[in-house]
Amino acid sequence: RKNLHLLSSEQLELAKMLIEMGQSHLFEHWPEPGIDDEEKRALFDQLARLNSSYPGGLKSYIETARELLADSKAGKNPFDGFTPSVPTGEALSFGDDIFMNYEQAGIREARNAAFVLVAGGLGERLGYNGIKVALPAETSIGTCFLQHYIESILALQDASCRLAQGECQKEIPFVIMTSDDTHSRTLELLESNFYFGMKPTQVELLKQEKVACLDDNDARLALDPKNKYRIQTKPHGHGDVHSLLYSSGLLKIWHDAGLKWVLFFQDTNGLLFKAIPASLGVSAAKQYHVNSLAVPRKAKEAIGGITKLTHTDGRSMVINVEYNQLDPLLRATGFPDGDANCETGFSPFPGNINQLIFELDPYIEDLKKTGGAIKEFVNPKYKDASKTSFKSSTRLECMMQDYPKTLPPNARVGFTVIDTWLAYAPVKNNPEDAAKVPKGNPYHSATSGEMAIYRANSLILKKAGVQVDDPVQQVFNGQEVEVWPRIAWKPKWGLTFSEIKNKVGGSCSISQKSTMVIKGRNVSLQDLSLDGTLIVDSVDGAEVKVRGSVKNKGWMLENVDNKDNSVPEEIRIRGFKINKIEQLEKKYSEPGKFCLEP
Ligand code: UGB
Repeated sequence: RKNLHLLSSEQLELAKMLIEMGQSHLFEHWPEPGIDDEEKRALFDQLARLNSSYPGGLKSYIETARELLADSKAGKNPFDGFTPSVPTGEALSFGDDIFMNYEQAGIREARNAAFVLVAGGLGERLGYNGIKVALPAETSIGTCFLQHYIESILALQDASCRLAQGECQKEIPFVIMTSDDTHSRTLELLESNFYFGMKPTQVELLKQEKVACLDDNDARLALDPKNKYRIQTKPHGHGDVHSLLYSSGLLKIWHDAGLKWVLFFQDTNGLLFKAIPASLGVSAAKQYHVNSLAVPRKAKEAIGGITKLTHTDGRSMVINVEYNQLDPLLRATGFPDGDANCETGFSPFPGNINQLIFELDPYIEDLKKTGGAIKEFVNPKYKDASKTSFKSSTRLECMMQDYPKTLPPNARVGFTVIDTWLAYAPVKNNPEDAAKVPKGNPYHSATSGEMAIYRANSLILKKAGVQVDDPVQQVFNGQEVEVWPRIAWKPKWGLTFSEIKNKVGGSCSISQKSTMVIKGRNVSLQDLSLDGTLIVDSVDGAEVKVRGSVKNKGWMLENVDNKDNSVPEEIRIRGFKINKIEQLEKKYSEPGKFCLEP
């Protein structure tokens, strides 16, 4: 009470509310006025931020936490009354007519889309010291994930506007959700690289705030053990993206600009944009309010399962069930083997890759009701079976894919299953953990993420008629992977299968030891026989035809030790580096027609 004069009237209101909500422990230890006054004010500044950044404020946070903690203590099943079953969705087959039609439709729609990258996570499982979007997606071209995403969006924008035959001036908006852990480094990466060619006004960073940690089942806010004038905080999860988009006013701006779609994606999937055109086409054709991209899932793989949940009262929904909840849910509802593969060798539940496509108008209508608040969960680690105290403080969390849980039953919620090789190769696991992944399950490491890009590009060119040699098996960082020819291209070279097919002619072949890097838009391959390394770069106005035989010593992959600190971390975590022995490299800086025939 003696400290009251230190607080503003707003802070006094907040203090009163907190005391009423059983949080007096936050101030009980305060010494006499005159001691630590600045720190006391700093605590209230932080409390005010925590209060204003959570929908409904700290009161609502504490109330929800108490409810969820009581449910958790009582062992309440979050799926009470629901029975899971395998849902039906659209399954695409790369390169067939249906796929190509969807791709065309998707390209047409792209100019009416906005993209949202959730990149607030530090990636504790990966253990990388930088931000994950700064990691190279692959090391032959060497572009980082963020650059790859921006170039993919720009390529989509360009392709979409070309289809509109010059009547289109639209710039696709790109939002990045950051957090205190990633914000300044993301901004610095963008600024020091001139936004990788995107207009700075096209990019918007929205920073999510962390939420208060909780010490016990009464949801007493946790003081930082190292600073008794600070509340301990932790990330709230990627679900924050919805309330941030709503409160930023961006959704209304997009609506007024005539946009129709919002696409959400995660930080380290180098394949994703190969699947975007077709899946956006599916959303448009099926008029889905929500479309989740999915891939065949291996049982126990750390990706959620898309599941149909039917309640005893008749309600049903198609929703992601997170990987740690799927097994207990199945066991409790008549599937004694739990999360197991079926006769196909995969789980019957498609795997959620958390690439979500929303139709903008219904999304806005729903958020007007909810403010973007997403159903939360809590996952306390209890000290013992009495469940009365925690090993360490906990907090509420939310996931962006839980958005459909608040939708009315008539909402059109669907999903699109795409081949894993084409759509999904995230970089999430550190080398040690990846090496322990059960055989046959994906590693989700920097090594497998890079190899997956080469494999996808090889398979796409094969399908387009190129004779691409089979891969060899190699072990890097304890992980056995298929090593295909290192084929990499900039997104503007080919976003859709029909575009790529049109750039490949005659009888082309690429040997396994080869590397091919295409950086220009108008580069075509005609009767090319590649056995070595070929790099072609060109300005947009240059039309380059590559033909004939290219043979040189090429680039070799050399093992590096993950523990060798003399090697940069982003290379070490792959377990290999590229030894560039010999290559044919050509750059065309002027417009015109050219033939590269060695
Ligand atoms: N992220 C944020 O932006 N803020 C946060 O507070 C936390 C994360 P993880 P996880 O498709 O691969 C998700 O940690 O736990 C960003 C789905 O829930 O990689 O592996 C972060 O930067 C799961 O259903 O997610 O699980 C990153 O971009 C499954 O689909 C993204 O959120 C799985 O991803 C995901 O963070 C998958």
